[in-house]
Amino acid sequence: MQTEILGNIKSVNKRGNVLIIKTNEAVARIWVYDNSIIRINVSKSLDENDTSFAVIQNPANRFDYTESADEVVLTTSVLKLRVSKSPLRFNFYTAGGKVLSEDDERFGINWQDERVINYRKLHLDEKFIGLGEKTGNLNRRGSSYVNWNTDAALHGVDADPLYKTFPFFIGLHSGLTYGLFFDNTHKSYFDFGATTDEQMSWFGADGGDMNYYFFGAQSVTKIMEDYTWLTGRMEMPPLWSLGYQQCRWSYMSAAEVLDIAENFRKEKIPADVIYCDIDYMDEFKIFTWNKETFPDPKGLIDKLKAINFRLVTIVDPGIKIEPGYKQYDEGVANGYFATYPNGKKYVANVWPGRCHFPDFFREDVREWWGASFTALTEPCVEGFWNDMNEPAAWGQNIPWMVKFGEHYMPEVRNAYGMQMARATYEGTKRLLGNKRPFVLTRAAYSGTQRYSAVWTGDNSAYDAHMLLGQRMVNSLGITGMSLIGVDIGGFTGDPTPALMVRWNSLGVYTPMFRNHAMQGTKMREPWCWGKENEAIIKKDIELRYRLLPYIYSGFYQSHKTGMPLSRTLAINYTNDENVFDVKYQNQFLFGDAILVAPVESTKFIEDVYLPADEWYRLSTDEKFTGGRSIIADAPLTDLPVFIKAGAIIPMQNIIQSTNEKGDGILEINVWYGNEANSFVYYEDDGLTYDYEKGDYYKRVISFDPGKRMISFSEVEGSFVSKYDKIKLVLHGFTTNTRGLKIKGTMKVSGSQALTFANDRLMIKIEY
Ligand code: MIG
Repeated sequence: MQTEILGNIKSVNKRGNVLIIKTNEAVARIWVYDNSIIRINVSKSLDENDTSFAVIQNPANRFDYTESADEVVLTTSVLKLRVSKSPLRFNFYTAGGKVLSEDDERFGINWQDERVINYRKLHLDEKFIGLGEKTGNLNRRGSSYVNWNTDAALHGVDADPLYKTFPFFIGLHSGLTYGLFFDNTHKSYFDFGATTDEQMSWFGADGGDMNYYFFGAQSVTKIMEDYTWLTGRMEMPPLWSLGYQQCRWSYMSAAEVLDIAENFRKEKIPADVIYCDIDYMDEFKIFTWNKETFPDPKGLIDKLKAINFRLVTIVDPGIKIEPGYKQYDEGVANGYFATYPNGKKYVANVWPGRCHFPDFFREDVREWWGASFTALTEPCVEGFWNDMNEPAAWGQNIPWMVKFGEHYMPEVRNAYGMQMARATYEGTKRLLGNKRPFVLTRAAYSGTQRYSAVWTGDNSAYDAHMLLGQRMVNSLGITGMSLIGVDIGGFTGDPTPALMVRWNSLGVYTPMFRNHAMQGTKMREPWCWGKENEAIIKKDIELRYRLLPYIYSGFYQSHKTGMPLSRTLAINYTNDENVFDVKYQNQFLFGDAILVAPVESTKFIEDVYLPADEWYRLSTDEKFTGGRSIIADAPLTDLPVFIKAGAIIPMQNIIQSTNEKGDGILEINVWYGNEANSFVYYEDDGLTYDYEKGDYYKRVISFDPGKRMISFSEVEGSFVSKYDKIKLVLHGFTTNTRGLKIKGTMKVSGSQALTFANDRLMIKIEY
């Protein structure tokens, strides 16, 4: 094996917006993307047209640098990059000169044959968060990981790699923060001080360039905003996808699908979505329906629509080898499938038997794939579930000789699922006209948030998996994903009734709330657990629907700033050591103001850490001072959920699906706090892209304890709210003598609720 360590700088040249540094071994290029984002690319085989699947921004045009005998120094208002000349090393500082992250002096960046690695100095107190869907602790210090998208069926709670690749992490030390995105789709490796006797952290890949973006903003929030600026943010999701979703592998016939949906209505359990897993197809042929069991898809969907259900259907990438099957014939005729270098098509076995695999890296293939969805969109399917796109084949190991376009499989494997999701999204968006498609994918790479929701794959029906699932949701949030699901109840195995109830109660606070189970497991629907448990499950699902106005506004934040709905406490309480304690590491904020503590199904009290703020238990309004842990009651009927003092949470009455208007009252709940607070309330039609043209309803709701006032700013946007009235509900406000006034006319005494018209002009209420 040949090892190459970067030698000394031979030349430094600025060409346009890039600084080019040459050594004998490699060429380094540096770009400034923004004051807080610097990109480094070090390459042995310079490719001027390097492209990225993840990045959607271009570098800035200008930057300043100085050069001396020993170093090149690049500065922005936020960051200072010092590039030492002998040998070439990259060291990052705050503009004020504090160390953020430095190369390990001895090794820096080097190659072992094609494998490229960057060794970086490890700080004694350094913590790491991120990397998306990974097992292990919130603080990844002492752990190492591999990115190699894998169909991790039956995986345990320590498995690695899993389905997705998000090579982005945030480092925390000395009260400082930085982020690093290693944009390389080869098999990649991250070691956070796991194997170096605490001397170094390192990351690298089996091939490609050392190509990374360094983020220097001094808060986790701003780094996440920068990362999602660079890699994109989600569109507004269809509102119906935020309701309760019922799935199973598989409901075997149209009659069964309808029966399940009707039972939700009969039991008065709210729900919006039902799924068809692989058995709706004719011999697992993608874009077909089984003529016997699903004879009339349009008829089925019409009946579902009539009871306010939407249908989501699954698609896999593998196209069955069968002359006469449309997608097979078209794919062969146009050369759309992955091949060996000699041009022969790659063949592997998946559900349909022997299959070919579309080359989603090509635009013409993506267009063809997208257009094939007419088989699903004509009968009015609006949700498209992309599975097996790591890609999976029985036996897992796809030969490395297989080519996707120009690339050998190992170079781009980690982006295959993302490109399939992209093809699905772009195609169905075109087919649905102005309607938002819902796309869900299992495999993903950085940037997937632009196209699709994700779920965490095949988990299992035991407590540790429920907790891990939450940690993965929280971690995926750091890496730009917000609409995330886990299989509620556990995919593999049968949950105990207690676990089912508990997991469902956590599902209320899971961005995508989907119950799903594996073939051969017991039925999993809410009514399968006895009347008493059904009542609890129903009550929790009702709570989800009550919270939808808050949840939808939360997704508006994801859309605008990249802030996810489920947030590890490390985002808002970065410098509080307790949030990294393994005891508390699964806790999270759901939106701005709801703190959720997951609890195993076998425990009925829980040690909960409340960060420094004041908190109210949601179920009782009991008040707690934070900055300490408490022992919270945690019966199966009441997951420990706390509301931050000063919180403003919009809710609605219980509806059976997001298609229902309900009673037309938007309930604004305010919990008393000593500090002023505000909330951006957002609403639109939940269905189309009209919001992009200004057809939305947005206003800032503010609470000011100093002025004893709650106010609603004038509405921005042309959308007419579906709520005719606003009902103000106050929690924890002590008795007051002034009464409630609206625009100086209406007075209500005490902490009584106040209802008034949803006026578009400014509304002020004194208490
Ligand atoms: O080989 O479509 O993760 O959610 O139910 C298994 C059947 C294929 C794996 C997915 C799972 C889905 C199942 N699929």
